[in-house]
Parts: sequence; C-alpha cells; structure tokens
Amino acid sequence: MKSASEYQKVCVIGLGYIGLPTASLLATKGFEVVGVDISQKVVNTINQGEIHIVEPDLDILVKSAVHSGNLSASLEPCEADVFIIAVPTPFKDGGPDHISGKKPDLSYIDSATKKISPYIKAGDLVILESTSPVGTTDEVVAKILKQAGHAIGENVFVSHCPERVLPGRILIELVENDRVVGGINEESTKVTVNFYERFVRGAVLATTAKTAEMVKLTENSSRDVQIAFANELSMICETENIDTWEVIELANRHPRVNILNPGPGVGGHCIAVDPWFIVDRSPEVSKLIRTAREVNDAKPEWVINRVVHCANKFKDPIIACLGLAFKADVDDLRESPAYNIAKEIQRKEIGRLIVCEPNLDDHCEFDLYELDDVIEQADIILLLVDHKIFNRCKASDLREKLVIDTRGIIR
Ligand code: SAJ
Repeated sequence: MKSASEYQKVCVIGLGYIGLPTASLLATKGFEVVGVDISQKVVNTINQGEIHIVEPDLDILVKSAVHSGNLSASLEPCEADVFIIAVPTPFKDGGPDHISGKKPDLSYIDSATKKISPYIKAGDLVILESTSPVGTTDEVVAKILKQAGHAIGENVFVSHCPERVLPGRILIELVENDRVVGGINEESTKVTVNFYERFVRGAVLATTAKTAEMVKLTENSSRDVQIAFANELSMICETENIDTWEVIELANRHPRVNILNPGPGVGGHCIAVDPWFIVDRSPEVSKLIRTAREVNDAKPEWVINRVVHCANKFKDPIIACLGLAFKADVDDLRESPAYNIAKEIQRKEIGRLIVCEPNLDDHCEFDLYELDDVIEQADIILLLVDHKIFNRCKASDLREKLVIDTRGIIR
C-alpha cells in the first residue's frame, strides 16, 4: 500500500453537480486533478476556467483551480493514483413496474469503470461517489475491474463514498459534512478514509461498501417519507378546511414532533429517484417507501385539480405561477413539480398562464414576468416555490385574488 501522500493525482469521471465541485476543491487543496466528461463542450468550458452549471461560488473555485494549473478537463481518463466516479444513476426508461417500481440505470457507472480500467495500476484507489443501489460497488465496479485482470482488494482498492451535499450549499457541505466510507474490504476502507481526511473537515466514518450504499439511500428515503407525510396531511387538511401550516406549526411545538413542509411535490434528481433503488431490490418489504414515492408523485396532479376547480369560477382566468424551480432559491428546473404543473396548465388550456421565476432571465417555453406584474394581472395566484422574494406577497394585499399557496408562505 502507498503512503497517504502518494495519492496525489486524481482523475474524476463526470463533471456535473458533484464531480466538478469535487475536482475543483481537490485542485485548490493541492492535488493534481484531471476531470473527465463525455461532452466536448463541458471540457472546453472548464479548460477556459468557466462553468456550465449554476452553484454559488463554483465559478470562482473553478477559475482559480484551472489557473493554478492543478485542474484540467479531458474527454479521456489518464493514469492517476485515485479515480473518483461521479456519474448519474437515473431510472431506465419506462413506467414503474407493478412489483419492483422504477429500475435503476447503471450504464453510466458501467461505462465509466470500463473507461478507467486500462489506466489503473497497482496501489491505485477507485471510489464510487454516485448514489447507487446496494451491491453496486462490488457487483458492478469491482467485478468489471476484476474481470479486466486487476488484483481488486489486494493492490487495487475499491470503495463507495456517497456524495451527500445539498444543491445551493455544495461547496460548504463538501468540506463540512461527515462522510461515510465503505470499502469492498478493510484495506480499501482504510486507504479511502485516509484520502478524504486530507480535505474534509467533517468526520470520515468507516463501514462496508454495502452499508455505505444503504446509508445514502436511507437518508434520501427518510426525507421522502417525511415529506410524503406532510403532503398527505395537506390534502387531509384541505378536505377539512383547516390551515395545514397552522396544524404543523402547532404540532411541531410538541418536543418530539418535527413535521416537514408540504409542497407541490418532490423534485430534483435525488429524493424522487433514490428510494426506488431500495424498492427495486426489496419490493416485498419496502411498502412504506414505495407509498411515500407515490404520494409525492401524485401531489402535482392534486394541485392541478385545485387550479381547475378555481378556474371554473372565471370566464377567461389569468393564472399566475410563482416559481418554476424544483426548490427555493435555485434556478434548477430538473424534475421540478412546479415546472411540470405550469406546463400542464398550459397544455390543458385551463386559463391564460403568466409566470414569474426570479432566478431565470428567460425561458424557452414561458414568457417570464416581474412579480408585481403577474400579481397585478392575475385572477388566480398559484404559488409553487418558496423563493425568498415571494415572502413579499401578503394575504392582505391579495384579497381580490384567488390564492392557491402550495408552500404556505402567503400569510
Ligand atoms: N421539499 C418539500 N418539503 C420539505 C423539504 C423539501 O417539499 O420540507 C421538496 C423540495 O422543494 C424539493 C425536494 O423536496 O422539491 C428535494 O429538496 P431537498 O432540499 O430536500 O433535497 P435535494 O434534492 O436538493 O438534496 C438532497 C439532500 N438529501 C437530504 O437532505 C437527505 C442532499 O443532502 C443530498 O446530497 C442530495 O439530495 C443528493 O444528491 O442525494
């Protein structure tokens, strides 16, 4: 085994929301880093010291990492001491299977592993950071490398260290959060813990690869189940004509109750995806996790039905959508329930739609308006995202309007 300081050159596969911040952080900490991506455009952008994703302060970090000479991007991997795989793990196309739910697509991990294999030599460390179904580190990554003739676990080390950073706070949480490290054997775990301890301020906690995989899926499933509880509660309160947010606020005054916030559904690439990785492997015993997914996935349709109900009270209603992003104060529309609801209102021609998304300058499908303009024009105000700027909306100023507030911020 090499000494910790000999793990100095790092090859990061996948330069997205996790790979790029990780690569640039390592470069600014003095590691020599080559970032690899399948997109020539992404590679060119990074080599010019620019970025292709939006995340606070990432532009400054990438610029300084590239200018220091420690970070470069390439279409091809190269020899390194550490290989970090940070590629997407989406679903396979097609709807949920009635028994095992949606199926994970591990093809990106598969091809990333095959791509780095020719560059791996004795003493190297391979880390899978992508959120993965239990067993992937062993059954996909280690297996492919073993088949290629590497002495896995003996002189080539393989571990899982799941990313756990929150979009919007990635650069802070990359350093401050505790990390969970699980190797395919004890040696792998030890080498990987030593590596992360060189740049993480949080604790680096050692376990097995399978446990580390399950920990990550558990974190996001736990949040999904809790949000589903809040979403179900909001639908129950609506039928009883009770203010959900008052119920939650008062219930949360109990010392052992902490209910999360309802919304128009759960978006993003993580919480709405990862629980299916558990359901897919253990469908018979993951009924609650599956039901939570279904409750959260059904919430946008419930919101649309409420809009239809309100719109029926007008001849040609003007409907103002406040927010398109998947959550507060980001510009990310990936898997956004707000965006999907807006599209559906437009498709169904429920009324004339006007949209305010303060974190975007423009959008190819919607004309975007200032907050004051949409409020003035609208008959129905549909608040979909709790962006800070929407806190300005006061119930007392909106008495003439019909308000559907899916986030409970208009008081
Ligand atoms: N949401 C609610 N009510 C809430 C909290 C969130 O409706 O009370 C909604 C949001 O509006 C959004 C979705 O849930 O649509 C997810 O947002 P989020 O802020 O809960 O989480 P993400 O997807 O941005 O990031 C999560 C984080 N996981 C946990 O907090 C357990 C992050 O730490 C992970 O690294 C990330 O998933 C990931 O990449 O897996």
